[in-house]
Amino acid sequence: RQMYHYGNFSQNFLWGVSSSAYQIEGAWREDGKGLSIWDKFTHTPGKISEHDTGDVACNSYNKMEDDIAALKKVKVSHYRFSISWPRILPDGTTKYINQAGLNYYKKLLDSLIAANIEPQVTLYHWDLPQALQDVGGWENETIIERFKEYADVLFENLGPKVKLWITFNEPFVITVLGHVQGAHAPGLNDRPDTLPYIVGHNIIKSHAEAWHVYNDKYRASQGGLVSITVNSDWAEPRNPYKQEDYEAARNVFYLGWWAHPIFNGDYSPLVKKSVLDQSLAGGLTKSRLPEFTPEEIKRINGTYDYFGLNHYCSVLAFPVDFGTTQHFEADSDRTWLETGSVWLRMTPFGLRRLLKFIKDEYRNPPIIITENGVSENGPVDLNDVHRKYYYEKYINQVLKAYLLDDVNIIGYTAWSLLDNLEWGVGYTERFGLFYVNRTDPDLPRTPKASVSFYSSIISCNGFPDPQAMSFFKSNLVISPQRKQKKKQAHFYLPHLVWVTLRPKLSRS
Ligand code: GBH
Repeated sequence: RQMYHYGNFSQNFLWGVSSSAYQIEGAWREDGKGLSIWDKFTHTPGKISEHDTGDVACNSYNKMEDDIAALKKVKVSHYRFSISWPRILPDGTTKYINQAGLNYYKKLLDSLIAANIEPQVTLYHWDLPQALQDVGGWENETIIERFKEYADVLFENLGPKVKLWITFNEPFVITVLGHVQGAHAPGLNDRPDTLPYIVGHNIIKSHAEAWHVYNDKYRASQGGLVSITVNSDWAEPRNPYKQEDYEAARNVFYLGWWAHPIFNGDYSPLVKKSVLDQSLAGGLTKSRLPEFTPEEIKRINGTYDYFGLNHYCSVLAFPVDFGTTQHFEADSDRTWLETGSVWLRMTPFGLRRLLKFIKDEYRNPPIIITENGVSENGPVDLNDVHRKYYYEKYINQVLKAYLLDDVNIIGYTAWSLLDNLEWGVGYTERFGLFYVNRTDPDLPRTPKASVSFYSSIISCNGFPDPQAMSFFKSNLVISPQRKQKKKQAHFYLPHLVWVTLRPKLSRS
């Protein structure tokens, strides 16, 4: 658990950073963009810390060059960003396609490709057009058709420039924070017994339809990959020698709700049993979890080209007696000890365990970690030692999963490029590799210390063994200038290995 492991990732490993539209773009009413549920939510008094909004955010809509320069500084091979649905389809439907919105993303894609950075594009990172929410949002099953049409517009117009797609970012968060707790837009919390399952059902079907559109109409000519990103903490039994704690850990609803229908077929038996048992305990005659028909199970099963995973921390699980309560929280044994910062604790060991779990549970899919990162709040300190520590330890555990557990891990993405709007807590929690000075109207981006640190891990494609490196170095002829440069460089590993180890992404 504590040991450091030396070695490298695969030759063409993807190294990236991630962002999302509402958190960075700003320009909330520019160039014909429609309103999203997050525009409405942040403008509702009392919803967001300090009354923050995404009206301006990091102004990435108007500061594309700065973002590209930041990406180049990190030397990533790919950049994950999301598309604002109402920027493309202001009322959510294809009745009117906003060309200015498409042009913005086309320009972003061209700039990335010119910088030799592979785009990874998320279709939905939570900013639903408000017009669709007005007719029921994810609760109304006509959303499946709307999402499919939206996906079709993106594949057709942007697909020639994109090889990696993600349909949904974190269906769990959309469902639970948006429709159980009400902490996220659209802020619903009045039906925690049934609403999450209806919403979840429609999201899974929407994902599957978008995947099929790509598969049927675009895959042959565009040759990209389409998948979904699920978030999962690692649930560790509080006492690993207690059967009840072990079972409570297995019964946390992170993956079985989403990944099981898509990777294995149908909701997992554990999810079905938990919701059924709790429904019956409450005197209902059947489960509150909707059922897929056999045709639907077939249509959804296998709609993935890789496994997208967001991971931040582990939690301790133990059983809690909820009696007969009819509430999402009572269906999933999701209670754990908390320490330090509100929800995020540094638990690198859990990532390796989670990756191995995914390998075993979902038959060894290729995995891309699409988010992983850590925040700070309070006074600004550009020497973010805690973030360097986090990335070093977590990425080293990813390496162990790859080399020791044979997990098919093909990419890693840090969250996030910039300090941005951290949803309900506004700008108070900062996850960025780059600090954004919000008191300066120009919103300048300044690298934190973790930028060169992460960049050196990328350059080395992992953690080369220093012993092997000294052998390597003594057998290399180094020019005097090169030596000079090496001395100045502030990397924890010699920068010159970069030349041989840096994976090259080929675009075909
Ligand atoms: C990601 O979600 C998001 O994709 C990204 O947009 C966001 O900025 C980033 O994380 C950092 O938060 O308050 O106890 O109910 C991460 C998954 C799940 C983490 C919900 C926070 C809240 C727990 N999130 N969780 S609680």
